[in-house]
Amino acid sequence: MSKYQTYFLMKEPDIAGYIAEKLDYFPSDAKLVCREIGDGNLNYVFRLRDENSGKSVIIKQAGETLRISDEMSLSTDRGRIEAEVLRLQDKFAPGLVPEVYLYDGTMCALVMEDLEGYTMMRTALMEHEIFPLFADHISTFLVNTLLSTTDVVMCHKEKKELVKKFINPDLCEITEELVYSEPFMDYNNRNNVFLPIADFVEKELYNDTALHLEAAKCKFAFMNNAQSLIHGDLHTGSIFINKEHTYVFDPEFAFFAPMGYDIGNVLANLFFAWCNGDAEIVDAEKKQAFCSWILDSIERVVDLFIMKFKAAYPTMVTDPMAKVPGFMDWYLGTILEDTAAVAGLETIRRTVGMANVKDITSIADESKRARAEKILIILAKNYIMNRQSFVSGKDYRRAIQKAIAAFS
Ligand code: SR1
Ligand code: MG
Repeated sequence: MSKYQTYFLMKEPDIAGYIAEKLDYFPSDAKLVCREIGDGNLNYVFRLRDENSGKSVIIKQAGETLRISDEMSLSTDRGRIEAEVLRLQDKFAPGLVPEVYLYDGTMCALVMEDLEGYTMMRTALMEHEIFPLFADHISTFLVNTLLSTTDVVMCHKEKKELVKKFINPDLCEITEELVYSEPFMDYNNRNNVFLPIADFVEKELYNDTALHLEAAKCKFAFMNNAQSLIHGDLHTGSIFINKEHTYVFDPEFAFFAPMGYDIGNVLANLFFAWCNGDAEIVDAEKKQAFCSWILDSIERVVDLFIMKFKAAYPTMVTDPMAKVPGFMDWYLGTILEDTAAVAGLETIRRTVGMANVKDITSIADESKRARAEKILIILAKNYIMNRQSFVSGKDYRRAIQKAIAAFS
């Protein structure tokens, strides 16, 4: 009996035999080398490469406990969700997600295309690289994957089948706690607050009850509005990029929720890169080029999303009531409101919550990091509290400039 017929957590030496058994991919004389390359919080990721031909695949296996903590267990069904969502997203946004070769429900392992020649976007942004086509690519991904899976476009029964298929309770619980709750009250003592701004966090986040109320409203909208099949964790660590192309991967948090969750995540994570560039780039010209490209990209993601959404809506919409004059603008308005709220929630949780981002934690100078974190918190509060007024890219640019000016 094959050793791969009962689940176990694979190590590097297990991978070549596993792929030989499961996939007809490498030639028989392949000189296979395997490396564990994962750096995420949850899973184990291996690259298996034939040194003769240069061909390679990625194997991602879900463990029963988190990679970052043995004490936190998590359903391995997230691997199935990820594989099925990648296949669906490839249908709606072809060429913007990696190809899935195999999903094995026994080993909870996903085998997929290796995006060699691409860099994880967060890593590239921390090296202050510029990607002029990113806003165009990601706005296409957002409109095509999100609008296609709404009730305004998809057959309602088909959509309900998908809602069933992508119920994702364990990963939703992580988001409900880490994004929508703990950053405001730290009731599980898991927040990571940068000590020099502890008083600021106390005042601006823990003691601001008006903010708590708005965050609570957003939390239950996230949990109760099954609007579209969202990626669910669309930060810059879920994107592989080069100058020509963008790939979105890692949709294990996917489920049906407000589409603004994905858009807001992209916007928030772009601004973390601005903070890093502002604090770390020494050369003034380079700093100006990188930071202004980030601001332009934030503005363009919003405006291109709106433009592409409005262009696609009349051609894609099927529900007769969704064609009623005025409905599209109202619906888009709710999406933009959710987007601003989530941009704020993601910003706050990555600054003071359990799962921080390297863009900020790697800022070496203590006072520069403190300044960045204060800008982030004030900006995020504006996004959440005034979410109805973020209706164009310019609104984001203005809010960012105001938050920066407050700490100059
Ligand atoms: C315990 S998991 C922490 C975070 O990592 C994932 O990438 C998600 O963003 C999650 O919130
Ligand atoms: Mg991830």
